[in-house]
Amino acid sequence: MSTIRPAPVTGPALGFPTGFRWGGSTAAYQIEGAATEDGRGRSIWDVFARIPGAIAGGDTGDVACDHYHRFRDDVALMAGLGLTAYRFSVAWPRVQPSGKGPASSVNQAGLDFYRRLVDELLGHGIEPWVTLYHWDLPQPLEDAGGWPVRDTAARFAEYAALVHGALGDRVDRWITANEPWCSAFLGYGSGVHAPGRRDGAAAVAAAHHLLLGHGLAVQALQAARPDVEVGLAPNLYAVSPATGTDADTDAARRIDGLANRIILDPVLRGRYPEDVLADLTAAEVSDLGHLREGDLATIANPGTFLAVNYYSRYVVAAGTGRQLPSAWPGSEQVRFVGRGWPVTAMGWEIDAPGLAETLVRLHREYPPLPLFVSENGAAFEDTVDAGGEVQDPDRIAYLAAHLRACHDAIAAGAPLAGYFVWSLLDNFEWAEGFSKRFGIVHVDYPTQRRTPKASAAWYARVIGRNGLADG
Ligand code: IFM
Repeated sequence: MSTIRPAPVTGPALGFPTGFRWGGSTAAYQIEGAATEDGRGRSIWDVFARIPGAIAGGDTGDVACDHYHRFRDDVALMAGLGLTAYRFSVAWPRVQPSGKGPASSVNQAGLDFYRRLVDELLGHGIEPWVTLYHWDLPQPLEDAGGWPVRDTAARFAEYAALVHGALGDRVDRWITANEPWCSAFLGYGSGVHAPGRRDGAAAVAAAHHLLLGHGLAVQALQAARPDVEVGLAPNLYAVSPATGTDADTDAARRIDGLANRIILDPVLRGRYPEDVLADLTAAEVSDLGHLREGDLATIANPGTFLAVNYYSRYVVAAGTGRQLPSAWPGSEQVRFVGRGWPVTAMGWEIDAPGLAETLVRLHREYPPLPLFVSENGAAFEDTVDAGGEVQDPDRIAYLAAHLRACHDAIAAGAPLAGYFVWSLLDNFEWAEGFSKRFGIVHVDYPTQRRTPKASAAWYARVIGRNGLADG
């Protein structure tokens, strides 16, 4: 929780290391659409999105950006921007609708879609990065208990092996799970994400089984290909106490523990943070009965890199009372404090130094691993102007500040090797539906027209010079 002082700018440009990956990120349910085509099964998001009031505006991902049909144009768009890498996710229910079973359970038409997408990317010189799990659990697995149930981790590893079997000849870079904290604590704790359950104990068990699934999937991929490049993509936060009081400092310890260390420590250090386990048991959230001997040995395999999703900082203070349901089981008394800093359309305070702080912390406090920023970006209120353009200076400022933070982190020794903007396209922003636009490319949903925003042209220039212009 130290602060990083930005490195002084000495040259005309802030250059990045040779070979630095410049990417864009998306996720299947947020962009693909084609929800019932070619044998795709239902995921927890298909079901959750139909619960009245679950999603702003009653939106669903049924059509989304129609990327399933427009992927060739979208890849051409990426190539036009000069992206060197593209991170997308495979929809588990598209390739294995039942979420389990023998080879006959595989939906070849679904796998074929990803083969075509990967071939298109490679044909344009863009490196595919495949996320195996970006929140769309097959509904049959949720019906069998979902992530709070141990068996789901084993099913995930089987699914990972089958996707790798189909794409491993042309995909070198894999991410096991995206933001396991969100899947566990928003999906099973606060219930604002699918499947919408509200049970602290289930959330804690889900987090463990997501990590177990990660470890088992890494094993499966490494068994298939010993030199596979694979990692996890947690959402990490800089965390600060609102004041220097002991009570606020303890609040920051709790939230750092439940947001960051509960994921990082098992994977990178082979143990859960004792203080977090003590908080959970003291609050009688969980008896930790889901932890089994040998689990941590399986989980403690990060793969070959760590992917970091970063958006903001949590500033927290001690509070009273417990607001339930909550994404912070056992620590509901903590208050999240706004500092009055500029925020994005999500209401998230913009804190670029927090990204440098996070990367440098990983470098200094955890075992060495190459790092990638696998998501970073911002939603703002974008509009297409009379000239058909989208001017988004706030997004450009956000991205520039965070890339400066990346540069600062590299200067401080963090082995950062790539950056993926979230997101390539405006898309289905989960509980917020289509109301929040994160893309550097605007999508007009009724016509599916893509309009690169000013930030897309700016990002293309950054990629072209492998760095930021001064100032
Ligand atoms: O849209 C999401 C993405 O799916 C996961 N990380 C955060 C993004 C913005 O909320």
